[in-house]
Amino acid sequence: MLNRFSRRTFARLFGSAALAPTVLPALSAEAATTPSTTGTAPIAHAFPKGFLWGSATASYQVEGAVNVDGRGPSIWDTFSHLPGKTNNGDTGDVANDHYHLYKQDIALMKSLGLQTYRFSVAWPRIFPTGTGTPNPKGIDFYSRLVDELLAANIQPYCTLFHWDLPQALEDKGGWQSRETSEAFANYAGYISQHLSDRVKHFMTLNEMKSFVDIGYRDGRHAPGLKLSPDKVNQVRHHAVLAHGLGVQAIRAHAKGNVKVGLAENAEACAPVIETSEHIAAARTAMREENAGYLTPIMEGKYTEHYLAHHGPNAPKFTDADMKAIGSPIDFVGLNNYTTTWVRADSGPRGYAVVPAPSSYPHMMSPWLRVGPQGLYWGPKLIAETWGVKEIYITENGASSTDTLTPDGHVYDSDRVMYLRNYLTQLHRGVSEGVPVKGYFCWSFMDNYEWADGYAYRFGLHYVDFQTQKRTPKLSAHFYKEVISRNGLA
Ligand code: IFM
Repeated sequence: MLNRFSRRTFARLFGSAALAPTVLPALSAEAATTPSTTGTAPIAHAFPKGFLWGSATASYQVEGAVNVDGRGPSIWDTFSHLPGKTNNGDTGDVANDHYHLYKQDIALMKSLGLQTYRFSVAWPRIFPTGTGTPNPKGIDFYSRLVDELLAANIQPYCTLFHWDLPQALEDKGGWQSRETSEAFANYAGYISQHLSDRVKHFMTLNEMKSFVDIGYRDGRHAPGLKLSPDKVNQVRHHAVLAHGLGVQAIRAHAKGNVKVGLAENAEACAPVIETSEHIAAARTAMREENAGYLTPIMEGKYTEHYLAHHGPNAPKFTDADMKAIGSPIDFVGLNNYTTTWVRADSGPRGYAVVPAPSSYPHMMSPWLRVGPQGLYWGPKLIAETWGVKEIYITENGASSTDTLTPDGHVYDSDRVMYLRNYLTQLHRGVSEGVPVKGYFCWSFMDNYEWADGYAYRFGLHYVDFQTQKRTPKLSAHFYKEVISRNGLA
């Protein structure tokens, strides 16, 4: 039963007609079923025909089965087992046991109406020590996963690196060594060779900015290093180099046409007030605030300001490196959760980032400050700045406490509000012609939120980590409605 508050919330989301008794059974704890659209609010925000609606997860966050079928250890296995490194000492040892439950999960995706699913391959399942002889059972798992997705009519979007670096490579310097970039290209080529007959969209690396800055500079993520600025910049360089070499290897080994891109949490710079001077500042900021990652990938060079700013600590690179880094890509994947507010400034850069006031609203994760306008300005400025013709929102979502009611429901009205506001901004861009072709909600189900462990829930489905039962939250019902109507009220 919906309580009074929830009933009001539900009415705001779906219109008062949505409170008709026919809709309430839609809040089934078994699977999100589509409420009747009879009498629901008209679709004010219709997306173009063919817009792809999806959801995403990542290998270490959901698979578990870390010692199964020849998988080697990753830096996250090591790091999460070190005392005091993760909330509650949580590890990904079991996670969602998706390695064994993938068929059930795909059935749930189908019932949600997902048209596409973004997963990542665990490098240490394929090459247990990062290079050398591949493990046939590793590729076999992803091959079965892809077949199951296709049988469910869900398009697979495959990410090659979502932070679970083989520990053996870290022992040889990890991303501090350019050998890791070369090993990545070898691995990427292998995956392309084995999956590209069925997978047509590949993303090289997920969120370079996160795994480099948090893992190698701040030490809060694996491998837990706090390197000096010169070394961090070199790690950054090896990450973008891995991307570029990976793009080349994927194309070289592809069977048929594939599209290659990345999934980067580029700063989504937005004018703090939409006047021409602040908009111009946001345009400049878009290049400079992404100068370590997306900008060199799109331009094949570092910006003058980036090199001058870092001076003797700037990365060491060759012309050949930059050529590889700038390898043409087919699409940009933008992971977006927050907005970087920018104002015009009379200083040499011409812009300033507006610091977030302490009262700024955020979701459960303190870093996740609510700023839906990033989904408008982020893709718009990526398209305008670099002439990108195909963009995906490869992640967007919200963390919350999410409690299960005694009768088995999760009324995550906060996440519904969040998604509604962000999708409205996304629609604003798409309707103006910004070439966003699809959207992946993070995440399909609650999972291992890295150093924050299992307490920070991002899923459309609630997961009981004791029983592995998945329960669609209110947000799953909302998202199912968005997908089936290809838009929202
Ligand atoms: O869970 C992460 C994901 O692995 C990368 N992007 C942000 C998500 C939420 O923190």
